[in-house]
Amino acid sequence: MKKAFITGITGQDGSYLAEFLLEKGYEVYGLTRRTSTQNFARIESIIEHPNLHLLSGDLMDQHSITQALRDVMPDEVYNLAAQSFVKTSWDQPVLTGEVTAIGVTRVLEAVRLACPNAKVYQASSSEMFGRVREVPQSENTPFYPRSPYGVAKVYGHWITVNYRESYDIFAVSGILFNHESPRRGLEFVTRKISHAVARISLGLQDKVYLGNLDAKRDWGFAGDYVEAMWLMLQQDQPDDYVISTGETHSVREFLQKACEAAGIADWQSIVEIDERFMRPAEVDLLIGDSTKAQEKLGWKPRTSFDELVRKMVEADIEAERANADRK
Ligand code: NAP
Ligand code: F7E
Repeated sequence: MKKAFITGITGQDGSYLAEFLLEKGYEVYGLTRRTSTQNFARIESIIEHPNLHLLSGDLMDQHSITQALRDVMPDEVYNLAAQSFVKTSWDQPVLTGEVTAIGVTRVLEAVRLACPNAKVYQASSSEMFGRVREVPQSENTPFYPRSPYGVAKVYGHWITVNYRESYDIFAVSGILFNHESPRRGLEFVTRKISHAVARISLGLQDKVYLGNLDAKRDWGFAGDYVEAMWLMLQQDQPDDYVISTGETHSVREFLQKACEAAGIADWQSIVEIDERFMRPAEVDLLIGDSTKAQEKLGWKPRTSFDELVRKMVEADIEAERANADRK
């Protein structure tokens, strides 16, 4: 039975990846950090699974990662933990650098010392392209990050490449464009919209306050994207891949579709623009070219934009109804 070690298992991607790997018959080990209230909502459905094991550790703490890897001796390591909210990276740039950038070195050092034969996946991001040098963006597009988060991810990307080249570690960087789901954190724009629209359709709230409606993203479904992470580690040679849908849509379009899915006729009546949600710097036209992943990994996205929006809105309506019934 293969062993996989996941940092960030309590996050959106970590929870989908853990489910995916358990289904494939893996023994899954997840690193979780100590919090005053337990934060296992996204892994609730698998928490009792006999092949799921949680270990305590933090990307800020080298020893905890090294010790966890020594205890587990995994075949595959997925480094998904990060301070992942771009807006917060301007408020907490040092923490973002510590976790999202240096945290990657800590994981790689731990692998080098404890389990150098393990294959490593690093969660890189389309935010590295920022002020884009070309459209669409591929593995060969130069980086120009536009946020402390993007800068930290560029560091994480290059240190991964460096450990591959310096120590012959099988380390890959997956350059993933935005991917969303009903498990997305409420602060990200897609979930903020699906959640608000669901509540508005049920008469529980009146408005949603948003920033830049013209911002565009290449949005896919997280459940499709975790398969690409796994595929990257099943190859004979380590390499880096862009994972994306190749389509771009604006925040406005997302809102319109979400309103349609919830049966709200006039989307303009429910939205207010709020300066607080504008960013000091925006990225440009992010749209990914995942030809390499399609050709070499045989991966392609399965969920369309419309399906994604519908799935998120329906899940939020169901959850809000269940909440209301409990009260
Ligand atoms: P997420 O939902 O924000 O999850 C982040 C995870 O990291 C959580 O499990 C969190 O733990 C953990 N974490 C944060 N700080 C930590 C620390 N100091 N030590 C240990 N764990 C820590 O993010 P996601 O959307 O699943 O994304 C997964 C990864 O892919 C991230 O690295 C993100 O930057 C990257 N990425 C995401 C996207 C996307 O569109 N989703 C696109 C490209 C790249 P808690 O639950 O305790 O907070
Ligand atoms: O913003 C605009 C905002 O916060 C998307 C992370 O997973 O993907 C994610 O980062 C866009 C931005 O995601 C609001 O200005 C408008 O242009 O949902 P987001 P993100 O910044 O793209 C990348 C690939 C990652 O790697 C990150 O980890 O939406 N926007 N109004 C808003 N955004 C938010 N959050 N809230 C608003 O009210």
